[in-house]
Amino acid sequence: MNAYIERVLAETKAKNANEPEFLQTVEEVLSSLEPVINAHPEYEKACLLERMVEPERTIEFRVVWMDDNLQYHVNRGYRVQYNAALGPYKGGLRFASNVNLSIIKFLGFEQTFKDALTCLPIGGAKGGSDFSPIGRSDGEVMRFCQAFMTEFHRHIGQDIDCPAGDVGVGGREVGYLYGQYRRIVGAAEFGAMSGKAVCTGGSILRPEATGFGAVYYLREVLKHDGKGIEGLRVAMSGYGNVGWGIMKKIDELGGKVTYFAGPDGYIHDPDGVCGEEKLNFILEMRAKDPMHCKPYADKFGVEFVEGQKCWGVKDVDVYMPAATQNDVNMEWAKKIAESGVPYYIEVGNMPTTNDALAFLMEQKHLTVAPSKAVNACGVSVSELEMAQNAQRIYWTAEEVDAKMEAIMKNIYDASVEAAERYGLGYNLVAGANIAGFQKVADAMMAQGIF
Ligand code: 2IT
Repeated sequence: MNAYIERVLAETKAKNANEPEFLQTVEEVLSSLEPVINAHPEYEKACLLERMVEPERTIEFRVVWMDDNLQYHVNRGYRVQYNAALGPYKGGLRFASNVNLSIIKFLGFEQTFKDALTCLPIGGAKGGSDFSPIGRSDGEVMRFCQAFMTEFHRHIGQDIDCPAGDVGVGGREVGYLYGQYRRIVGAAEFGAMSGKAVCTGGSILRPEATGFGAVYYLREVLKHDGKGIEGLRVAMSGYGNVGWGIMKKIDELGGKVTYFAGPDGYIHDPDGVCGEEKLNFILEMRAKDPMHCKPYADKFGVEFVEGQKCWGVKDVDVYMPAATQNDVNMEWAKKIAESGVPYYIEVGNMPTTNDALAFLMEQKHLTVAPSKAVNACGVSVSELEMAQNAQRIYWTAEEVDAKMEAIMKNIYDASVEAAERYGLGYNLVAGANIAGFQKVADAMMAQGIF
């Protein structure tokens, strides 16, 4: 390993010992940058890596709100404004009970490289709260969002930081957050948040963008091997916004999602999650109770395997982990490798532990694609939303979809090219890290020390 990278990794570990998720992503990204760092000795002189791993700004704030029984609750809000060398900070807000600084920092670090990979003018950030909307009434969610934005509004703006959704923050939450922002600043400053409903300045196709984009990326991977989506069978985890978008697009393009896993176990539907009835049922099931997917099996008379993940099933062509971080550890990675399934396409943020990812990448029969490239279409359409807001126009679904396809193809091509340039062969994981890093590095070097 390059001595400069080793030193920065050791210093980062010493400084952030209580942040395991953050250290995991820093290690994953930095260890794949070796050939670039070797080729650019000037980066060490400019302390470039030390600057990249340290967020430009970390904001923590108190959020006090009242539940339906008039009880007060105190939660913690976060925004880690990681890097704005390429444009305004951009990245989602996550509302979930396990949110802490380590998780928000790992997401913000990943977001910086992901946003750079899109080649759009956006920097990286992430935020959220340890508040979970699950089991809360609509009124409680609204009051929480308003309380969150009452503090948060002073840190964002269309040219400063444009947050959006992530786990636990969907269209409803963005609506309440943006509404409160608009009331406080007294202006229809649309570009201060993305993921808005189309009726309040949102972009058409934003809810579908991450899932659709993942399938567009997968299509490029398959094309590389002379294959297509027609007849393809997919096993995935997660059936949130992103998972649902994947199911819909795979169905449209003639493939089938035959396995999907939720927190309670996995579903095996040999006919695939296809057609309006099944896709709509998934939406209803999730809205009623996001923790259980068994009702799908009861409704459509298919198999449900309780308490298990579907990694390792053999009768599919692609695995797509689209749930939460560290879904696939070494134990599951071994089952994935043994199955002989040829594609492992990460979708959720950091779904694989570092040892499992390294192990999967060593498997000669397996093509591995990284989430920071595969799921980048969500934030890309968020940026298209900012662009439409700046021009006070709406693009049509066809216009947005065409841009989505072009952006995802470009991300795939740039990743392939970056890995080849540094003699790493067909390595989509290192290629994405290098291509994203290079964009941020060029902008930081051009802007001088700050
Ligand atoms: O992980 C992600 O890229 C997101 N949650 C979306 C961020 C955004 O600004 O749309």
